[in-house]
Amino acid sequence: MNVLLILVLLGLSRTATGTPDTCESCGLRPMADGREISRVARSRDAQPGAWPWMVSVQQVWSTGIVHVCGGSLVGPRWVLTAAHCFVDARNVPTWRVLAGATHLAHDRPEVQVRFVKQLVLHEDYDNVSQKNDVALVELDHPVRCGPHVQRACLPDPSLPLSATANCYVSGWGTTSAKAAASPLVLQEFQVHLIDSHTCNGSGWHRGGVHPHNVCAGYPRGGGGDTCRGDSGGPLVCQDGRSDRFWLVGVSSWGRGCARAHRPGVYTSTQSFHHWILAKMGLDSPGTTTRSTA
Ligand code: 4AZ
Repeated sequence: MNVLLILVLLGLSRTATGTPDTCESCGLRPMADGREISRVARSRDAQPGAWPWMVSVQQVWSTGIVHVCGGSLVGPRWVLTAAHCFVDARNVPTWRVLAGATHLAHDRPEVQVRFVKQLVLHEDYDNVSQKNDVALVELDHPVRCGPHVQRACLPDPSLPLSATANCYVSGWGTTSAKAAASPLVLQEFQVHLIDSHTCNGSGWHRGGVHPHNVCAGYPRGGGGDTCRGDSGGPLVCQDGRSDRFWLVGVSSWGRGCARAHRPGVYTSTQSFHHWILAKMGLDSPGTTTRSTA
């Protein structure tokens, strides 16, 4: 193939997924197009680029770098995560974000490291009840979107969750409550949305679930669930009519991991849609991420 033809083909593939550098499109998985996603409940290693909005939120110490929480790219310079990730440590220069990674210890060309310009914790975050467990991290420089790095789509409150299909969670958290170490390879698993009334009932989370939470997992336990280190990471659901993924939840809390009647509890991104856009400076009238998705 001659060089000109390659350049033309590259140009065409760029327009198909939007302009990569500006992160125009959202919720797409260019590396996974046409590939079956795991339907199994148990977690498994994700393929490179499988969840391109997934980031590792890390802290840099003199003794090394530690993965603290997951997060999701919602714009070229914004990561959505959980407020409780920063409760004991708001020292901004110690934090960094890894985008485009699958294996945390592999230094690959698609991996982009950014430092933190600003941490924006929800003003009404309550560290006892875990109400309003949401935070935005502003990066020092925007990420470059491409096959391994994409932003997730933020649904506005009008998206009916019943119109979404398969939901997935990804993260570098431990694969069980007893596991001593976290996996280095990103894990993925499918979950089911669980009605809040059921999730909050006696024998379940007994009133601990707030109106701004979403529950997801397996009622009988045993299936995929978030665990230590998954906090802040994405719960995404596929649009029933397109291949796009909506960022429906931010991993917040649970009781143990994968226990019966104790599904993972997530902060609903729909409930905080306005807060998120306002903090990113995108709250001008008519700007909804859903309509521009
Ligand atoms: C955590 O520590 C964590 N299964 C998140 C969610 C759950 C447990 C632990 C719920 O990041």
